[in-house]
Amino acid sequence: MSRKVIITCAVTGAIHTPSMSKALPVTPQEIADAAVDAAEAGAAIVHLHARNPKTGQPDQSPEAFAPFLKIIKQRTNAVINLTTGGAPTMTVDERVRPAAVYKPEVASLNMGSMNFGFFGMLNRFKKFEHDWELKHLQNKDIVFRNTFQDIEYVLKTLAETGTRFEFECYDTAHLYNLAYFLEQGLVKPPLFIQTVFGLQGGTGAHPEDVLHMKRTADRLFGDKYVWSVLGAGRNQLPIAAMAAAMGGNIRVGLEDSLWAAPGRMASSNAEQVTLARKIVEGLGLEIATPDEAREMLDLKG
Ligand code: KMH
Ligand code: ZN
Repeated sequence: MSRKVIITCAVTGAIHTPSMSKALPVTPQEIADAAVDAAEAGAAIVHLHARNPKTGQPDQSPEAFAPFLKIIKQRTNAVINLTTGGAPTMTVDERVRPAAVYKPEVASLNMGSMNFGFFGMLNRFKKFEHDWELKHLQNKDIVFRNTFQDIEYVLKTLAETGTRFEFECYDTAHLYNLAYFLEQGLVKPPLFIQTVFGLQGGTGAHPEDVLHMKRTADRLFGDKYVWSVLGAGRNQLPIAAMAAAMGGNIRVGLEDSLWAAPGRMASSNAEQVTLARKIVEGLGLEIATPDEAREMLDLKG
């Protein structure tokens, strides 16, 4: 039997803005449809943020998540993964609330603080429909704050919910932070580690970066982890291909990249899932169903 590869689709996020791409889902119906289409294209997990339906601004209030969660649960068997990252400008207390209310099978957990740069996007996209978009992109002093205390706060807030985590690691230091929490007994294997490449402020997207991250994770966690990768922007599919060939799982979606190919914007989240699926199947591997992903990650179901 061939190895199963989990595809996660992160459908909207909090970084890209509506003026950058008509394909970016913003309203609850658009977010729900994008998640359902991604699941039908082969995503086992959908990673979700909410937005204000009129302006597209990230909205971390639990009420903003309710309408699309209901539709996605009715129409798919996909694993629901809610963000606790929210947007880099939000407090950790605000960020954890949707996961605390809805107790999803998976929630993201960002494993360290970092600078967060949007400058590449500012050069590429020049026209913005809403005032908040330019301000958001021009903010040169964003620190995405995830201190030890913040991480512990998310872990403790969600401890009784049965929610497990997508540990987002943007550099090898974040793997060491995760090792510390494992040692403290605050997180339990199998650890679903989402290594992130090519974000301004995090590690790069060179094959050497991928190798170094993987080797470090292997040394720290051995067989106690499930490896997944996310390449930002143009790095999305090259990083996916590299990792799939090396035993990893893949995250795609318009949260992480608006592109389908060099110079061609993606028409939908499902298009990116289809491209990732082609890579997986082209390597002679199979995509994991949501239930297979539940088993691989020991989710509550
Ligand atoms: N935008 C991704 C690079 C989160 O939601 O916790 C990181 C992310 C953060 O997915
Ligand atoms: Zn996210």
